[in-house]
Amino acid sequence: MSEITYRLPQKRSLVTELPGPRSRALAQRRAGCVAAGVKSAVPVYAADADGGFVVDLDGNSLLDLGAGIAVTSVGASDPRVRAAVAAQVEHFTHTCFMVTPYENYIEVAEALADLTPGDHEKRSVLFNSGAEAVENAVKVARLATGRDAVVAFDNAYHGRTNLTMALTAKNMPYKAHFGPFAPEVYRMPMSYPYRDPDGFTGEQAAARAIAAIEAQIGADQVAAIIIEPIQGEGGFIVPATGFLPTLREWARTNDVVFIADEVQTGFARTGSWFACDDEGIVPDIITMAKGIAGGMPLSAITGRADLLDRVHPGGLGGTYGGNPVACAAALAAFDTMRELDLPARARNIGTIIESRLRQLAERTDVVGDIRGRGAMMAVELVKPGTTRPNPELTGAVAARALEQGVIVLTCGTAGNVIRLLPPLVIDDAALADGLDVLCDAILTLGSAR
Ligand code: PLZ
Repeated sequence: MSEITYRLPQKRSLVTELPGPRSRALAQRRAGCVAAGVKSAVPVYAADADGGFVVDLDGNSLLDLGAGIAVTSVGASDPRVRAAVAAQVEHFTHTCFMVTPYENYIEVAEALADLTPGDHEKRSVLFNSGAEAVENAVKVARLATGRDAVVAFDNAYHGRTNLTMALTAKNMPYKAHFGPFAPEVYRMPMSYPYRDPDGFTGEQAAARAIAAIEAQIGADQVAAIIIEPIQGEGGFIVPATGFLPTLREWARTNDVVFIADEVQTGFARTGSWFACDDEGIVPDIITMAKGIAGGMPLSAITGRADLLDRVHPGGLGGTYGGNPVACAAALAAFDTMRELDLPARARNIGTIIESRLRQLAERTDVVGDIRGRGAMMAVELVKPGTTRPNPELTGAVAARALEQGVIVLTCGTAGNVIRLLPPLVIDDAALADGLDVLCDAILTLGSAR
């Protein structure tokens, strides 16, 4: 395992108030030209980023515990990714794989066959966004099964396009007033250990979902089950052990395509290459994006050859899907993940975060639950001494952390979860510093009620 080298200092430093004058000026320009519907979590504008830090236009250096929503796992300017992108750009930026194909698309597909769970014969298709991957996984499942119904779960997030909005569980801000939504999407109860009855097992939670599927849809009508092995936007919900394997087995028995949406969990984030690996789940199709290409827009589906190859030639594609610059970045990002053993690094980050959060939980009654896996950890905040969600405190904590130069993201259907998704190349001292800031904010604001 080689050492991580950084281009920028890995230290918080605030030289102006936040946002500083240059960011404020840009915010004003933005208001006159960018639609109000696009919201940013942080009011500063990026000028540079590397490792675990983002430097803004005013020269403030912010610790980034969000990695652009789990994208820059190898850091925002990984040397291998930078070199690979620069080299590809010297030759061509686009030909369209559907017109004049090129080699690095094939190399990415070979790498995905190798990295994704299962050693069966696989095929891949490359796209641009997570939502597009999800849409295409469902297209393949419907064509291959000749069935219509798609099962999604409570608290799910799968995207913002019409079909993926239908699959997504949360009304605000993702769905409200954007309907009508795609039909034949059914929502089933998820396993949510913190909120399920005490002692409710993963197998019982799966039986609850399966009974509802059979009663409401009928197994022989279901084309696919789509599930995030650890739910992301919905609150970093880790289902009870046994939930995923039971569902997966039911899908196999009933010829239902099991789609694992690993857009947020994939590529070393949870301490394995994919979160499915942790319970030995082999999905029929896996959707991937985010961490796949070191920040370049790329997504993919990889699945059983016998399913994917059912689709007629020309049935899958898109102008930009598998762009050669993005493919070059992906191959470089995979090298970095292997070279720096980022799955191991993610497990290590998880241990550091969890022990710090457990210490915090002993000193306050607003921490309802601490959960996650690897470098995908979260704390669910509640009203003091209860299990009632506390979104006000959650927002205040994220704002307080930001004032001190630490970017943390929130999530959860009730908006009461602080999630930590640091770049996997984050420096240990910087991570410890960020956790101190976060825990102080929870302690101080939590006791003020
Ligand atoms: N599937 C599991 O997490 C994207 C969304 C941020 P796209 N999550 C971040 C926002 O507010 O838009 C996501 C995901 C899972 C699918 C998607 C969709 O991926 O690349 O944003 O389309």
